[in-house]
Amino acid sequence: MDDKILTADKATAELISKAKNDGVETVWDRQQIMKAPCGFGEKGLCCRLCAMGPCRISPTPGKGAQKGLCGATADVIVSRNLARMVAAGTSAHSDHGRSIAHVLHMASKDGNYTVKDERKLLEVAKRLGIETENKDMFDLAHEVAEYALNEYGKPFGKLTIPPSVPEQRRKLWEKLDIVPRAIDREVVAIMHSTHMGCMADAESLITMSLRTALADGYGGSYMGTEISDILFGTPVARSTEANLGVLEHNAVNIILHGHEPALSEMIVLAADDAELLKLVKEVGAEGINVTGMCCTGNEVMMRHGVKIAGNFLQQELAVITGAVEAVVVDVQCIFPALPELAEAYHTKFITTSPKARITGATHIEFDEATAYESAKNIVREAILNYKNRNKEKVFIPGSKNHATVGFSNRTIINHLDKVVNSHIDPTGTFKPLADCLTSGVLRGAVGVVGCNNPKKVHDQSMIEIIKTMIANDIIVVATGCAAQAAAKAGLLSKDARRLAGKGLATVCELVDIPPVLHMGSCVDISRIMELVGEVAKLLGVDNCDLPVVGIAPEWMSEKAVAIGHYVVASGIDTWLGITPPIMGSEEVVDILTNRIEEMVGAKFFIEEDPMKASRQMIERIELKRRRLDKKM
Ligand code: NFS
Ligand code: SF4
Repeated sequence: MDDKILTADKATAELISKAKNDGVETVWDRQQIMKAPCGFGEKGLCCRLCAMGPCRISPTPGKGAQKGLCGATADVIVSRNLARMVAAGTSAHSDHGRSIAHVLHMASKDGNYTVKDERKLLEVAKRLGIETENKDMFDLAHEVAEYALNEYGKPFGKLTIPPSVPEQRRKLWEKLDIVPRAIDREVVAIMHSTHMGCMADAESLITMSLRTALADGYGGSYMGTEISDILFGTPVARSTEANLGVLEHNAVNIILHGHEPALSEMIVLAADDAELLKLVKEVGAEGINVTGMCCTGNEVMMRHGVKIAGNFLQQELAVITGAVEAVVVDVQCIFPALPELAEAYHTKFITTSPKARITGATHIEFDEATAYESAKNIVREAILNYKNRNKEKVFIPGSKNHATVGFSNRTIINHLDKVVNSHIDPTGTFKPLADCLTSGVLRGAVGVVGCNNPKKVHDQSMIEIIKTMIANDIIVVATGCAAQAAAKAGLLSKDARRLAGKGLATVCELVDIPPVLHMGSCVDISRIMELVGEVAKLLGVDNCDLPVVGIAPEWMSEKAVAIGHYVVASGIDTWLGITPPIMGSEEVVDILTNRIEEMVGAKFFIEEDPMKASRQMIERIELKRRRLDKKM
């Protein structure tokens, strides 16, 4: 590991060396001990779905075992494993959406949770066909919550598809029979069909995966975003900072890590509590510095401007600064390594969710019914821990960058209207954006999303790709840990316009936006789907006709696999910068990177080299432009 470059981020590199000096291990050390990943698993060829196995198929066709004991071929095993990844990813996003719906169900005027965005509540109620006239706001909120919760398990009918999906797309899904039924049902359907001795046909398994993934993209994730906006407000543009340099020497540093805003919103509130601020003085600190990590960080960054301490691969490094009083987590993307690491410093590692208990953690269960009190208890623990900080062990890197964040679709439309149309009536739509796309001032748009993965130099692919896109007049929208990589690299600041091509730079200037728009957490990819659908509708075309693509350059999680499937099913070509575990089946590779296009008008591209991927994306965008020109 000594000479290998592990990260494109200076703060990260500095803390990797500190880890070495401190004698603590990080993900990169464990990666070295692990050596190469298992060759069978890497290709998707290992099956342990029943106790006759585990079976593994030889990666060399024609040599060694070509079938499992039951006769399952490589195609069957690979597609079953992939479908299970989609089911797991869908369940993670959707269970998050369900939790938020439960919180909305308990919203009340004087309670812990209230309705911050009444306009959004009315919009969502309308789209769900719920009568809004003369209704008490909270009664309506509860009705919306019930409707949402019902989408998980309704016994008959199909998922309510949002109106942002173009009519042609909806019809296509109907024709292909991939309109999801209830959200939970689709996950169960995959778990059933991938049980030993059930579905054994790659194409059918992939079709099922598309349906399940759509239940994520237009069900669980979509509602997760919408209901969070209702409860906590639809994001507006605001300034913030990103990277480990946002930690402070004289403040109680709290890292919020995980996903569901129900917890992080309350911690942000509790950090302003008068009683707790008094306690802060008593322990000799100057204040409470709440910062975020991963997607819950994105949620509070978008809505409150809470600073971002870092993305996925920086979670251990935050502890290694020695300056963090508490890492507070809820669910997803949390390293089980954290409790042991925290022991080596003074940091308290606090789990809060019954869905994610971790051995060695301090568990303070977060109860939504008494949310504020629970949050106060958690913050109090952090404050009381300040006295244990060992100043000699502290190193806070100097790196941080300025970022403008908060680009919900409503905010994008407001920006477009305020500036582009200041002399005429505001359109209240994405029309100015659609015009920029058709005229060619903007060549296209790309969504850069997803995680970090130590298989790649941390943040490097994301940054290279984003820079190449904006230099070529392709506007970037970003979510998740990719958006945080962009923030740290200064690409979310308005100054980043200087890196943009002439067309994009002009648009940014006029509309007063950075060339890379932070649209939120990973469930907020629903915002991107809505944006694409609305632009397609304005032009009277389908999503797949637009010069728009998506990429997850450094993905690692099953959630990313689910996202990739619903994005492709939505008609948007998707690049994967990490090779998924499918290479053991020529059939599966052929379907996903080729034949699927005949079905849904889009496909997967697998390309680990960021420059090659960038070139392919630009080519594809230009091809779509030529086709669109002919259509219009
Ligand atoms: Ni997305 Fe969030 Fe980051 Fe990847 Fe994890 S935080 S939901 S999964 S690692 S982008
Ligand atoms: Fe082996 Fe078939 Fe059992 Fe999988 S389901 S472990 S391939 S026997």
